[in-house]
Amino acid sequence: MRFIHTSDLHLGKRVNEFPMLEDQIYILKEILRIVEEEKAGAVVIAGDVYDKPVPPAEAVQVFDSFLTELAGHQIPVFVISGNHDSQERIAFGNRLMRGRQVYMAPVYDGFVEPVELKDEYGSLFVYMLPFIKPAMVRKCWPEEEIPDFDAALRCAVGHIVKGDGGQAPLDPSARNVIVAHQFVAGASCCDSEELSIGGLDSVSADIFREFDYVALGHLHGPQKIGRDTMRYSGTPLKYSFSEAGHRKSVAVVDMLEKGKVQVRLRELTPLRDLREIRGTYEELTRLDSYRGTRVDDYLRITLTDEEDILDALGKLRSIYPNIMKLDYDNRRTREGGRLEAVKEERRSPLEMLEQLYEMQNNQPMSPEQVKLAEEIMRDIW
Ligand SMILES: [Mn+2]
Repeated sequence: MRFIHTSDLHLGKRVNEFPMLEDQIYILKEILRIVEEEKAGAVVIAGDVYDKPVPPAEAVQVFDSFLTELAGHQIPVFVISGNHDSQERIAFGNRLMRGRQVYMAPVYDGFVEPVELKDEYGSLFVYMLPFIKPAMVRKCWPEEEIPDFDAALRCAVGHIVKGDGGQAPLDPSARNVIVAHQFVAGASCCDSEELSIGGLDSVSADIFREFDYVALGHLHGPQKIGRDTMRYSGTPLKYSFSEAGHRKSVAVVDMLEKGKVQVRLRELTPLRDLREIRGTYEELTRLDSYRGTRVDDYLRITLTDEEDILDALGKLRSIYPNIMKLDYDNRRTREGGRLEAVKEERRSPLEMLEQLYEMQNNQPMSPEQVKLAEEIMRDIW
């Protein structure tokens, strides 16, 4: 059984106020192309389908089309809810859709019934555990001590492994896959995730040791945790500048006989990349510096000019239409313009302006600037 593991689609997300839907539609097509090329037997989406618990209507339409396309290939699709999703909304219609092999994780009720798939090596059990918090697990297992996320996961996964309340125990001789959306300790993070400060929400990797493959979502950088078969697929798109250096991908997982799992990554090429460039205004606007480059990528531009450029954003956008962020790296920004409370003194408005300017820019006003300021003040008076 070969399946494609992805997660954190965050459909409907806006990045620095730019809607990403067009890019998301494009990347879902790319994923579909990979599913076809790899002749995948299943697709796993490990949470954060949407960016918001109540997603925009267009985002729902995009996901509806994606699911319909996948179902059209007659392959099972496994979807769990992440911390950005509403469990209930993701679970909507799950019992109806099972008939078409679209498995949307039901709301967590203490049990996780596996879906059994069959291939030439026998049975493969897929357990779908939606994103859970300690309070949700406490409600289902009130007699257990659950102080934190680690205990909550231990409890939830423990009940899967042992089997409880009519649920069959996990068969350690069978092949078992779990899909989950949690922060496993030891993983590395980036800016577009929403994690608790200090790692309060982290859980230890050993909780998942009984599973042959652990398909994780939540962290946006593709990475394995300890073993090759416990991994975050990462987002299909870069959702923050801290991810500018990521290479986004989906995992292609081959479940062979028990104990034998092979994992490969297929890189994803976006419609528009998200990257950072820096230089002086003059350098960045010189034709030969941008000719032949992807000027419509989402950019963070850092200008290194000492003097602020008037309407730099407007002017640069005529070359680079999708600038998301513009900042300066110069003496002023580096030294952080220390502003100190100044004792009340008798000073002229011009002197005060000169002092303010110097504090903000770490350099005195030029004679021309002083002259200009004088003229403006005279006009105002
Ligand atoms: Mn996420």
